Amino acid sequence: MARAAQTSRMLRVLWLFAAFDAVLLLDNGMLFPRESSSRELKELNGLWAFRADRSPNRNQGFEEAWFKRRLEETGPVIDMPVPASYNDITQDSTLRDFVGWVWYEREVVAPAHWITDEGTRVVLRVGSAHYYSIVWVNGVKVAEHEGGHLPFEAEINGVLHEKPTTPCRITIAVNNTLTLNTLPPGSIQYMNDRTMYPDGFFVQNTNFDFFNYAGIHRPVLLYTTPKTYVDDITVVTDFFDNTGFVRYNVSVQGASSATLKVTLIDKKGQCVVSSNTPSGVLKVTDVNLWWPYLMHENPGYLYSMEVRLTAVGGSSSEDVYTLPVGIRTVKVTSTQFLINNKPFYFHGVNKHEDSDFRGKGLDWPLIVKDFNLLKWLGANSFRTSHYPYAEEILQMCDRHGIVVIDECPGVGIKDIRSFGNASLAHHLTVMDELIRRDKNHPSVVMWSVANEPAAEMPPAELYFKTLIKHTKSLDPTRPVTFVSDSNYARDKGAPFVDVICVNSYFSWYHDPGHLEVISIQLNSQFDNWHGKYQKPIIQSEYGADAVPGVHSDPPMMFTEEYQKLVLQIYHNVFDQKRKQYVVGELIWNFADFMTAQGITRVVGNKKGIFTRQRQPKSAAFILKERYWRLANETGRLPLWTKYPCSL
Ligand code: BDP
Repeated sequence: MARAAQTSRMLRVLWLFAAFDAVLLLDNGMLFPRESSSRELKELNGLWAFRADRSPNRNQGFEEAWFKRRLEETGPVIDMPVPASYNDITQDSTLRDFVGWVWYEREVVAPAHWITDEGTRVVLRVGSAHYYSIVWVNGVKVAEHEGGHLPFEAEINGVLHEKPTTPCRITIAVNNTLTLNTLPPGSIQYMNDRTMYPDGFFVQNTNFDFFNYAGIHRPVLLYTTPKTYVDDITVVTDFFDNTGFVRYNVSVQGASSATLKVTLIDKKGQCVVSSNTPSGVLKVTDVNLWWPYLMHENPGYLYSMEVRLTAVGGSSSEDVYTLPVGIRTVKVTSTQFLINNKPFYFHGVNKHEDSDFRGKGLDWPLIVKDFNLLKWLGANSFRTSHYPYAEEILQMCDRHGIVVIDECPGVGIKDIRSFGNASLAHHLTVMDELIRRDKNHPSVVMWSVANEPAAEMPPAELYFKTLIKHTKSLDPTRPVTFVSDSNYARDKGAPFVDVICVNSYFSWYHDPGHLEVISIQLNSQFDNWHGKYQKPIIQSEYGADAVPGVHSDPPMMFTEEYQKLVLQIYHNVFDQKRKQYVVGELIWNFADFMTAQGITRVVGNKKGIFTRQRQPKSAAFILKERYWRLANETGRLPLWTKYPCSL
């Protein structure tokens, strides 16, 4: 018996080592900027000068090199808050619907010692800007980045003014144009019939159902590190009985040799275990595992992994970086999703980064409100539909035990030309960047590579096979999915995923108004998918629009009663199938959200169970009751949350 246990423990450690052979293909790390005894941080949030390039070819800014002088010297500028989408800030509909380059600028005075101290590295970091960005500091280009939802940064020591009192001018040009090879894809269509459209008229077409908000969406900041610094950390965790294992790897830049001390500290501030090698396995006795919300009395337990690096040689500089670490495992069988070897049932939501005025801009009051609503609802999980969310949101998930399906921006891939080599190459890069950023979050339990692509098209099979294989090679420790619509027969990607995620809108987009078809169609959906693939299934979207305050009995589409009934009928089927292989249900959507204008949308998508202002519709109470009941059945409620907080 003892020997068996020992062998099993050794196998686990070996597995942890094997998992680490996967190497990210990007050159450098993208650790979240944190202050420490060796690192300073200066946020550049607030008001920036802003100018949209309204020239017919949107190229005036480059032709006149607007980055070379103050933006206000190039023409009229307006105040623009950062972070925020620019679309809903003014009363100008042409700015709301603008397509092309917009220019942001602000000046900053860096602390003198950042410039005079030879040993300090100064980095400019943009949390995200949608979609394509070019960054200049004092007129010199320092960064260029494609992709609207992931961070990028540049070391800027070389372009800072030597005189510390001279402000440093940061110019960021951002373009929201989507093409067949961007993620998400889109296309520009010129309307050349002058009897119908004015000169130069064009539209941006997309195949996704949310407003293409643009601008600088997440914090911009300057931070420092010593010249020899911790560039990246990767952790993979496991446990056996009461012992946790944290396999870590620290990569260092700026010196060929350095000494390192890695210390794992518990919540009480006690050192649990330490090591002085750049990679290894830390053994944690009497481990506190990371558990999801409502599955344990102490969810979201995080250790702190302090990495202390000292450059060897002349300089005595030290770099300190502290990473939160949650110890947990994720596994999938043909019928179950296991967290820490216990069956986990996703009772959660799909979200959007979306709110009044800010669009997709990061907003702390909104984030905290949303987490309070998730907890009120008894939700234990969400999917980052349909793009990576801010790191600040994932950190909240880590701390509160909210489980995340982390989705890349592969949404609306419907045109066959978006399955070509250029699109695939970019999609692979986005997965590299996403996993580099999010690999250490215990809350992230699965990667989603796409939402409802045209998976029936001939090139889809090879495209998704390559994409999913690549994702698994980057991170062998987490399952991978892509989200399908309900038509299993035409799906070419499902054979490669670990968990089937299915969206369906019975009695809405099909058989509108016929609630009586839901049960039979949903049962068939589950039987078909599981029969064909023998994999666990998550109902990754279902729902109905409800315009708040609109009522009817008998229920009719778009009323609160209809939305409630759709949910209840789906729930009856889930209750049958969750005894077999259905491992989760995620409502579409947490809150109403903005979309492009169109005849099926009434100032946005109204499938939220909360309004866009985060007030509950009737359906929210149905879901709340259900989720707390599910939590009582499937989890272990924390003592302090035995009862829904509204009681
Ligand atoms: C699903 C899409 C989602 C839409 C939803 C809807 O995945 O992005 O918003 O339909 O139409 O198919 O409400």
